[in-house]
Amino acid sequence: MSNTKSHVEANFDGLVGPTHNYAGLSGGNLASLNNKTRPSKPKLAAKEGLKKMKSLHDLGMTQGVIAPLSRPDLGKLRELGFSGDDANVLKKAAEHSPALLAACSSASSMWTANAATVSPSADTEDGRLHFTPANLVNKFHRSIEHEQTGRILKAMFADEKHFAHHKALPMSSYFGDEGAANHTRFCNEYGDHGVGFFVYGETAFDNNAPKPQRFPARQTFEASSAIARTHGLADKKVVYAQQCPDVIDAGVFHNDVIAVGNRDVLFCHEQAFLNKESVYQDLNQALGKEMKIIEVPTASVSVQDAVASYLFNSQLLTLPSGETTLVVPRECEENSRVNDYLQSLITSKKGVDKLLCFDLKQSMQNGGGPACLRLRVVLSEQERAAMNPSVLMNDSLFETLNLWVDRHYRDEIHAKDLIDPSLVRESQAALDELTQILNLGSVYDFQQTGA
Ligand code: SUG
Repeated sequence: MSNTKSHVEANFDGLVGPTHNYAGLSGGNLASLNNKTRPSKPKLAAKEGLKKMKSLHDLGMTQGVIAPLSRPDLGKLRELGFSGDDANVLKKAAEHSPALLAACSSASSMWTANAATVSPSADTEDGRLHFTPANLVNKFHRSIEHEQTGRILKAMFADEKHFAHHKALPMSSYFGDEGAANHTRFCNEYGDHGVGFFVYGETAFDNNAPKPQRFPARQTFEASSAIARTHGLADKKVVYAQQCPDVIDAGVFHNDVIAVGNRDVLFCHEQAFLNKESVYQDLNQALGKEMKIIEVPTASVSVQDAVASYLFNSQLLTLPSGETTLVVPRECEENSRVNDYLQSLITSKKGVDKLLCFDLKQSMQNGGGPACLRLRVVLSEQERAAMNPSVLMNDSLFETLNLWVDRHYRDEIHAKDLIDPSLVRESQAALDELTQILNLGSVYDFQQTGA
């Protein structure tokens, strides 16, 4: 039995891919809709992300990198009937539907909170760490991520003795699954048997249950409960909660836009959950002690301010120094109501000791804040020793990746650039080199079939 205090929570951030662009693909995600056709800055986007990873590494956190998916997805475009060489496929797809070409070119895999749901070995029946890549069926551009994501996760966590990899859930809206964006784990020490907290937007098989009216619920109860079963979580250590349908309709397209948790702390908006009192009670009972719930009142921060500033898409971290730190995007400082609230949160000593602020504007403009960019994986010492060490951030990897970005990424991408076959060649050359840097093997289709 390993010492439960020696487990760490590692954060694996998605590296922004070379085709990062703004295409307005995500109905219900207001930032994505509002920034459609804005020129993007892939090089800057990748560097903003790397800076956050390096800063958290420097503070003593275990920080890793998840490689981007290969885009454009030429295989998917060919499957959809566009034929010929790469240039022809791109041209025909653009003529038929620029939106489809943009969907197959999206760098959306950067938001690794949506890559998978992860259950630490301390919580699972077979004592292994479980991963299920999210099917992301609600948006076409994201529904084509799970296969490659699964391959990359396997290349990072290969040892079957420690790591169990599941297939994505059935590709149906009844099982809409958006991964860790709607899943939080509570515990005392990271190595203790923790509580899996699954938040969903609707119950798909119940037509009479409350549902949002304007925007889609991207996570279903059916998906969340299937994952709790396949990961082998104990019933008494699982809590389900439904998001308030009204807040989904106000732009809260994932739970991580209105709540974040870590250890025994839940930081959330007062309008986050339906029947919140019973949700809080269920959490206390499952954890076996009183949770520290920091509930932000609407009178201090409205749902609109929460969506615009991404206050709750912060990372709530316990630093090795023991300090609880909230990692917020710059937009929180720029919103005076949110900034006032945050200052009072620190002075009130309610459970957050420090704030750290990052500029992540390139990601934020597509609806991705600090917490969207990371997938949390609790690791024991043995699991840490068994995983692929080349994906872990350190001074030298930081420098290597920055130079790699400088060599391969464009400064700017406009919608018309997605038709350019040299963007395909540049992206493939970049990712081919990246697989060597991160020691991933041949995880991309173009490395296996040339397609
Ligand atoms: O799925 N945006 C992503 C943002 C995901 C944020 N993740 C979390 N909250 N965990 C999405 O809506 C926009 C792509 C575009 O419009 O170009 C996009 O996919």
